[in-house]
Amino acid sequence: MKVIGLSLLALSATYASAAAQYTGGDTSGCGKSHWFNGITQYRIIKSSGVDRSYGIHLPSNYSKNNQYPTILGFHGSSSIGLFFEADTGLDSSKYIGDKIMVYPNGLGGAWAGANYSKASVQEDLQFVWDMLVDLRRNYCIDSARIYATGLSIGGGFVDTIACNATVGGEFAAFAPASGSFYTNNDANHENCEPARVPVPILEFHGGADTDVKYDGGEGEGGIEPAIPDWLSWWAQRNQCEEKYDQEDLFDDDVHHLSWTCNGQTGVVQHYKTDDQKHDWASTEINFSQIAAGDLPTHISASAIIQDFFMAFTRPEA
Ligand SMILES: *[C@@H]1O[C@H](CO)[C@@H](O)[C@H](O)[C@H]1NC(C)=O
Ligand SMILES: *[C@@H]1O[C@H](CO)[C@@H](O)[C@H](O)[C@H]1NC(C)=O
Ligand SMILES: *[C@@H]1O[C@H](CO)[C@@H](O)[C@H](O)[C@H]1NC(C)=O
Ligand SMILES: CC(=O)N[C@H]1CO[C@H](CO)[C@@H](O)[C@@H]1O
Repeated sequence: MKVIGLSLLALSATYASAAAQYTGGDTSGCGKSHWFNGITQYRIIKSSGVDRSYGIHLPSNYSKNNQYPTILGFHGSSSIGLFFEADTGLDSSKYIGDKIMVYPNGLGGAWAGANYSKASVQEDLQFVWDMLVDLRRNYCIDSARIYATGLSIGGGFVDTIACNATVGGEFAAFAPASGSFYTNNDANHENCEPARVPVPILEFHGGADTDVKYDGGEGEGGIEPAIPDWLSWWAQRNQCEEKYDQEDLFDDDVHHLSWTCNGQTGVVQHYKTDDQKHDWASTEINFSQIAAGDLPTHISASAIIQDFFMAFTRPEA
């Protein structure tokens, strides 16, 4: 999938004033009315001196004084937020009726962390920070229930956010899918400094993924960790019990792993689907599966992510 229509999107976007200083649990966006709720709209903000854009989807019955859980969804490489929106169906009211979906657009169709990325890690983290400021000033956001999910390099960047105490500290939970974890591999995983213990995180990965291999190694944009290693690092950071629960489902095609950390169950979770390729796990065919030459699978990442996110609220700082 190639980057299309970004200039078109920009034409119809709202130009927001440059995000300034961070505003914490700001609720000044509550009480403001918005038009065309239920339809994704685009905003542009200045971040690190350049224009950055994101799509926002408010529930069709958006109530201006209701504080909504908010999910940021990061697209894969050579893509834009619109494709992530289509692939995941996360706008649908069947996946948490009362929530705001946000679809940021990466520079050059990608996110920081790969050797081909246009933005540095510092710049993309700053963009997330500036976006949170813009969101809170304009929409009624529940600051204790902000979440991040993403596909492929977008999943990798979700992990990069989780590993930054300042920016990641604003989120309640993370859910990367088919993630390319360039900033959290054998060589650099010790630099991951999450905001708190534990940080809830759920990952999906296909055993037949030939782009971001389950066993790690050289990827398109750098060195990727083996997924079991990456999981064990998160289990250690979160002070989880060494022994995890494993369920083998759907004739042993799907393996669900779950760790108990600091007395909380399911803080670190993983779904490995043996015959899944590099895409978004879905029981209905989506574009990412078509692009990967794959078929619908047994599980719906969107449905599982909704349940996972709703189980966690960000503790007070
Ligand atoms: C909006 O609709 C959803 C169902 O999609 C419902 O759960 C929710 O209560 C409604 N919210 C408001 C503010 O009416
Ligand atoms: C977290 O990200 C911010 C924004 O890019 C940066 O200023 C800060 O140095 C980062 N913190 C760490 C520990 O890397
Ligand atoms: C990026 O990293 C991969 C994996 O190590 C390597 O094969 C590729 O040549 C690198 N590309 C660039 C532009 O450095
Ligand atoms: C383009 C497309 O058909 N996307 C579908 C992918 O699967 C999700 C469910 O997981 C649907 O909601 C999307 O419509």
